[in-house]
Amino acid sequence: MKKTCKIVLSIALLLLTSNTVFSQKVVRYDLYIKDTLVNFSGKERRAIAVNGQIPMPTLTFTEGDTAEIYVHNRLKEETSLHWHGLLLPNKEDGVPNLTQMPIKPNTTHIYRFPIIQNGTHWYHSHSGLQEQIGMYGNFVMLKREGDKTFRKGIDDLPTVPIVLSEWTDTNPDNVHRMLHNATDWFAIKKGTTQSYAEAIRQGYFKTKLKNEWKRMLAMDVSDVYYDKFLINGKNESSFVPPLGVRGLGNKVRLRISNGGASTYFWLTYAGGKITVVANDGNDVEPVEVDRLMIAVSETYDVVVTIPFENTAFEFLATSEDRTKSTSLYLGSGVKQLTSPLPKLKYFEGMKMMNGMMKMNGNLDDMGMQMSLNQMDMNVVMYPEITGDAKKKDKAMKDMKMTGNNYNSNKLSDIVTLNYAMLKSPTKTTLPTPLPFGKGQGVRLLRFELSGNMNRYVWSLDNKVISETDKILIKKGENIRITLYNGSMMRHPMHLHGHDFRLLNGQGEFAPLKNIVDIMPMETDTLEFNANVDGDWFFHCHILYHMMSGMGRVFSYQNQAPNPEIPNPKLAYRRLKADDRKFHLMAENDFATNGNDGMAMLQNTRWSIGTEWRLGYSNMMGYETETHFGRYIGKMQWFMPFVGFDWRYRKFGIAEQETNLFGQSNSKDNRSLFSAGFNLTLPMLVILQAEVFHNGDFRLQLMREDIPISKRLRAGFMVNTDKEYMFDLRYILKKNIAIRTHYDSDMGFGLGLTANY
Ligand SMILES: [Cu+2]
Repeated sequence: MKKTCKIVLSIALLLLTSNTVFSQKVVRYDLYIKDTLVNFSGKERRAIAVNGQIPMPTLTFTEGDTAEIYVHNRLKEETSLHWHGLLLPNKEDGVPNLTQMPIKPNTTHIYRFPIIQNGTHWYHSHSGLQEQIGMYGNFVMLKREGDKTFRKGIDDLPTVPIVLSEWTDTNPDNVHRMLHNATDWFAIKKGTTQSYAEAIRQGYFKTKLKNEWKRMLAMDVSDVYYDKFLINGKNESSFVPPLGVRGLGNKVRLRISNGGASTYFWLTYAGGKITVVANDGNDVEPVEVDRLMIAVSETYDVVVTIPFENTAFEFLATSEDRTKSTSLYLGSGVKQLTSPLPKLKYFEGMKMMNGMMKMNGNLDDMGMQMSLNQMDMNVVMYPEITGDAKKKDKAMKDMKMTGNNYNSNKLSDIVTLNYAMLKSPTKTTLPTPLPFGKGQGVRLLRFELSGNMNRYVWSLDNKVISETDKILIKKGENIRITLYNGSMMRHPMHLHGHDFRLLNGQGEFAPLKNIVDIMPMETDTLEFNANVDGDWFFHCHILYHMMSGMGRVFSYQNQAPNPEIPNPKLAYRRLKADDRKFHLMAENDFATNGNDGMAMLQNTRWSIGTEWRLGYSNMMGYETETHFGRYIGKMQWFMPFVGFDWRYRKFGIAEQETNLFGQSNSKDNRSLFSAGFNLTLPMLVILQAEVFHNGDFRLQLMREDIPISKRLRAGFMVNTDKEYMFDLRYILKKNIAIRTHYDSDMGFGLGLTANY
């Protein structure tokens, strides 16, 4: 895959079929999916290549063709391919355990469907986390000759297919596990820890306090640290336009897909304005902007001007968190760069989040009706727009005062694309619902995008896929969906098999899309005509959110059985298994005074965990506490549990102390069942209340991971058995820390902590 970016692998077969009067072109591709080793950042890692390359080859068709795609699975695991944004029969949609069974190792699966649309789309694996390690590619469908919608000066330009993506040296299963364990390792790598020391240095101590008072962790615009960002599989690449079109004033069309698993990209260009001509594969009226954000899994077609001979303009894609970027140079010769985006002002973002977050964990929109990315709340973090503090305060005040229809573009001269600016060149109104009368057959649905960062739970209406049934819809009816984002992160919501109209104020010319990115507190409405039978996935396209269960399935009533799913019940059970997975977390401190650790298995709601302490020498003894509980509520601040305590300490027994309630204190010799709860209090302090089966009570307060500085964490514990502990931990590496602590029973200790 090293230098084979432009391999063309199409084997096109022209067939005359006997049962139609028209000649029908069948375009066949053979895709060989294999394990490979890559080295994007100095470390050799496993990836998946298709036909030897990453990204997967660009597949090109013309509207009217029939696609025949042979997928040869040469992996040791199951796979699938989903044709993103395509209108096709349900059984060809490529969602394992929903529209087909997974493609088994060493088998070939054939996807065959008519191409009934045109535009820039893409395709990717829908199995596990394979998309993160190479399984994404462009899927381009050209307009047929004589198409009435053909646009001179746009559709006849030379085009450059572009797939954006990201690379992490961490195995994606481990990334997913670490996200569920609320790791701050990614923040350390990104330089976005927002510790107390950093807060004090930058004058935001009160902001940090208030943030923790409201039970929030450090804020960020993205979850995962990536080692590299890629355009067409490279961090830097170039495109030299064909001879005839070189020279300033000529234009090229970039067909851009965001194949990143979880990264939004800012797109900027050194050669002037960017003209947006299509979005999610559908034409829009050309609109000139200085920059745009492409959400995860969106596609944009843009037209840009190419440079003089001997010059190359930089097309820059910067991750939303602005940690890194990737460039494509258009032209050859002296590189003309575009200015890099300045670092985000994270504490300003934290301050904004503080303002939005109510004590109960719900967001407070302060009466603003936000939608369509028009008012980007993150603008307070953009130095290029809200520069100095004064201007930023004015911007915030303006936002609050004008409320409705506020537009971030009014804050500066920089024009940023938002959804309200997208207009279809043709009417997109839905047909009158078929089996119904006028004004009937419109189905209204509403979902709140929900979730919480601390436990990395992402859901709709606080329910994950496995906790819900398929949503039945009727063929012929129009479905109108209102989405409100009540979570603290943005989500690109994707509908399979249909284009929807995004109601954006353009009336009959509302743009057709299959992804809508919704920022926190925004409300958006979309609608589509239910016109193709099947079970269609509707989900957040951030890979780790989807795998956590953020989605639903729309299922057409009375549809014929899907021949690809021989056992629907089994398939559905497997589909649900994805978000039910348990994630392991473990830690052990090898210290001078003993051994101190814990192991925990957790999923969306359930938690089973054990803590242990083994004392050495004169503190000889052991204790273990095991709790099995269930997290309750959207914010999951409350966890009732049952448990078992088992401890023995030789030297303590004689003392016969009492606890703070005057009851017998069995802290040195106990073998008891218990019931109780954990409650997360302001400042992220956990109150644990427990009653043992002999009637003794115990209350305990604890806090872990107080971010003192970038790598220094503090913690404490104190309880009514008159036990206490405090510790300091310096994080050396992803899995290693130096720790010092003082424990009322075990004394002072210094050690190395290993965590998984
Ligand atoms: Cu999401």
